[in-house]
Amino acid sequence: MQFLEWRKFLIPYERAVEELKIKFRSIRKEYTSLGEYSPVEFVTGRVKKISSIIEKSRKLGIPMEEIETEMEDIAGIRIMCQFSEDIYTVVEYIRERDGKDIEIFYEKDYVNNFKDSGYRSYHIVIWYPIYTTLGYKKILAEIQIRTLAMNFWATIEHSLKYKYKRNIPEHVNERLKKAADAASKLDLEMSEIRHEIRQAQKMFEMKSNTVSAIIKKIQLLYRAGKNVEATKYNEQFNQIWDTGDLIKLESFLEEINKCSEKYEVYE
Ligand code: 0O2
Ligand code: 0O2
Repeated sequence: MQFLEWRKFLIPYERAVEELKIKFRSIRKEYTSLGEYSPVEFVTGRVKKISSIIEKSRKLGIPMEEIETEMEDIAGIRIMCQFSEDIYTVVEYIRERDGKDIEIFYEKDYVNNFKDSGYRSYHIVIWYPIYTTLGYKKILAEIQIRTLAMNFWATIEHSLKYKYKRNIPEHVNERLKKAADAASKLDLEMSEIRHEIRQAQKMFEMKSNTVSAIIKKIQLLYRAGKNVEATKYNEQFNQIWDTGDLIKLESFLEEINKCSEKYEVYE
């Protein structure tokens, strides 16, 4: 192919990478705008360099006229997540779009079945329809979903492969495998912490909702002229608040609710 033909050939891939990057980045935007935790940390994407396409097609024996259907990563999107669990949330999200704006070709779970090299990532190869000034086309694109730790390892290993022209010495390979184990342990440790943080956040939210409800009810009692009851509940609340016990706070709220019903004190 001449350079101009390559340029023409790559246009749909460039457009697809641009569109897919926007689509996956918008997941993060939506979650964060709602003040929620996003399973997507950041998204990158690239179109394979012409020299890399030629090198790969030679290595795999793919004739030039077949690269469109045989080379799956000319368009590549990479989605980075904080925790391993997030990977499967993103996978589910992509599956939900299957048959809509994308078509899943196949999936490869290198997270649970890591490669001999130590490589871990979840791969989804898709067919993506694209409209350009040159017309309509369906192209193949590869989506790699991984944690920050998996990405750190893969990036270093990839650059070492270049340094050693793909023949990494055995002692470096051994070190890389150990590093892959360490990255995997790091992900596990982080997942443990994640559960604790989430539980603590939930407890905090429940406590703060209960406390808000109690304060509101006491104010309503004051406003309704039930000063004796309101003062009594206020003093009791200060004592329970000091214990920080959620169960005690909840049963205290129930008691105030009953009193409010008795005196028909509503908002
Ligand atoms: P950005 O724009 O933020 O993503 P190669 O085959 O390795 O010689 P390749 O893959 O075209 O050539 O280029 P290279 O230099 O390895 O990578 C260019 C950018 O694309 C890098 O990110 C890579 O992290 C990313 N990348 C490389 N390979 C893939 C892939 O297979 N899939 C996906 N989704 N992304 C890939 P940058 O430099 O941060 O740029
Ligand atoms: P590059 O240079 O990053 O573009 P197989 O023949 O089964 O080994 P296949 O069919 O090429 O592999 O697909 P696979 O295994 O799903 O790999 C596709 C892409 O995943 C690779 O693209 C890499 O980007 C990434 N990948 C796979 N294995 C490794 C690994 O051991 N280390 C790192 N760093 N990345 C890996 P390319 O075009 O093969 O490589």
